[in-house]
Amino acid sequence: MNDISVDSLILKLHDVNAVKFGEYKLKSGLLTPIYIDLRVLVSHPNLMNQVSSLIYQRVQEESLQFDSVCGVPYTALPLATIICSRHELPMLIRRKEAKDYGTKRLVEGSFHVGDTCLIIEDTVTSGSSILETAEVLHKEGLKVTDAVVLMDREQGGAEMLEYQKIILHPIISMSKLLDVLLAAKRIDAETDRTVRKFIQSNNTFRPKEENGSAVPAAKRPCVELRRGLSYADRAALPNVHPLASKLLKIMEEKRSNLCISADVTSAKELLQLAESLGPKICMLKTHVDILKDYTAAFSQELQTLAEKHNFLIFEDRKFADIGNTVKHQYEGGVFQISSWSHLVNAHAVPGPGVVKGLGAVGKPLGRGCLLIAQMSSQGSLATGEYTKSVVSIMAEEHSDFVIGFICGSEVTERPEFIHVTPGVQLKTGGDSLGQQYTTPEEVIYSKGSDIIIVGRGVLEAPDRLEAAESYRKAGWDAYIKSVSQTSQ
Ligand code: S5P
Repeated sequence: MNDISVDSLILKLHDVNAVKFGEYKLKSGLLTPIYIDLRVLVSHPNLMNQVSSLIYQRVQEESLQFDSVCGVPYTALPLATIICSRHELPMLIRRKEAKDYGTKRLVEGSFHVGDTCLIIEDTVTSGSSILETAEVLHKEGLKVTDAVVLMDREQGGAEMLEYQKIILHPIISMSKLLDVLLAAKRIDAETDRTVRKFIQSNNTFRPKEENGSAVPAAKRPCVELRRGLSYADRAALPNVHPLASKLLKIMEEKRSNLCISADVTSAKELLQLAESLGPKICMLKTHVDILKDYTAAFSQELQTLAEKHNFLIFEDRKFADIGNTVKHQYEGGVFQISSWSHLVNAHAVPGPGVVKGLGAVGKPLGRGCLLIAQMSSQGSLATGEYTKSVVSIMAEEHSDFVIGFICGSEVTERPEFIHVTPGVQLKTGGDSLGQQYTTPEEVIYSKGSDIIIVGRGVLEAPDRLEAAESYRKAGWDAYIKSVSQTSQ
């Protein structure tokens, strides 16, 4: 890239007040000694053209490969428009009105699933706005590998995006900007020092949270679509929750995506089930409130069996209250669920508070939660927009605790989330109270789920062990068929 044109651009940006020095308050309340506001660009057509040319030049120098271009709304939108119009490149528009997705498309323009989209942005600080756009594109099945940005404030955005598998190509870096302005005597040495110090001490990139827990969704990679990945591949993803990783490893190791729903009413019978079926399963699901003889000793024994046979315990408690109440229900009472159950589930009806309340108890213990995105029962209201919101508002925002969903089919392509499906029997049909059954093949292969939950299909069989083996095999065969087809 031509250094002279970048230098002249920096001076012009300073001329039009797109770069200001002083004391400015950021949204976060933080005071910054430098303020960059490229929104003024639209008032200067010559600058718009110069910036667009430099961005396109960069695209060519790097030989970036893509099928379409998307400018991060709003400042980069006209830049992307100029570039696309001038060079006849297909453009996509990402809508910012995310909450409106019931009525409007999130991405306007034509594209195919699997296409690569190049992102253009005006300024990068933490990388979060590029990431937000990338995630919307990703949800539509598009890939994002590169982003070109006019101004990189060098506060961790490039590292964050790299961590998310997006390469950032900046035209102007903060250090370059300061070099040029200092050399042109637009700023003095003191201002230069103050700004550099501020930038250095305000780096936004932290790959691990201080308490060592998983990185939240907003900071997670936009990775490959889950369908092509094996359980083992997904267990090894850098962004996967440790408990989800453990479960995926168990599944691969034991060649089992079977979760038995141990819906029996005696503690002794439940422990017998865990002992005999333990080797066949990746997870054992309980409803301890239907046991007539629950004791703390029972939960101790269950944990011992879970360790012996290497499966996770999932208490199907279906929490559905305000955060403060679920906190008590999860931690205390007769059952003290958080002390022995690796996983619990929750309805999303109360809103994020339910996940926050459960997370306050579960996160320090390394526990995880499945959100109920869909239900197997006839006439369930958990459909359509509700299901979408469970994924986008409740799960993705709390992925340091939510590791997946109870659902009937694939609800997200993000491979770090585990799909767990109840209402499974080898024969389709239902019961007299609205339960509906689908086969393991249909659930895993056709609907793209990961784990089958089987209750009465095994519990009411004349030989429970034999039945469990049939379900294990059916679920596993469907998984093998699914990965072998998608990876071809
Ligand atoms: O939508 C759902 C969610 C769950 S967790 N439908 C369900 O059936 N379940 C649970 O899965 C239900 O509470 C029961 O424990 C199990 C299904 O049992 P089955 O005997 O019908 O296989």
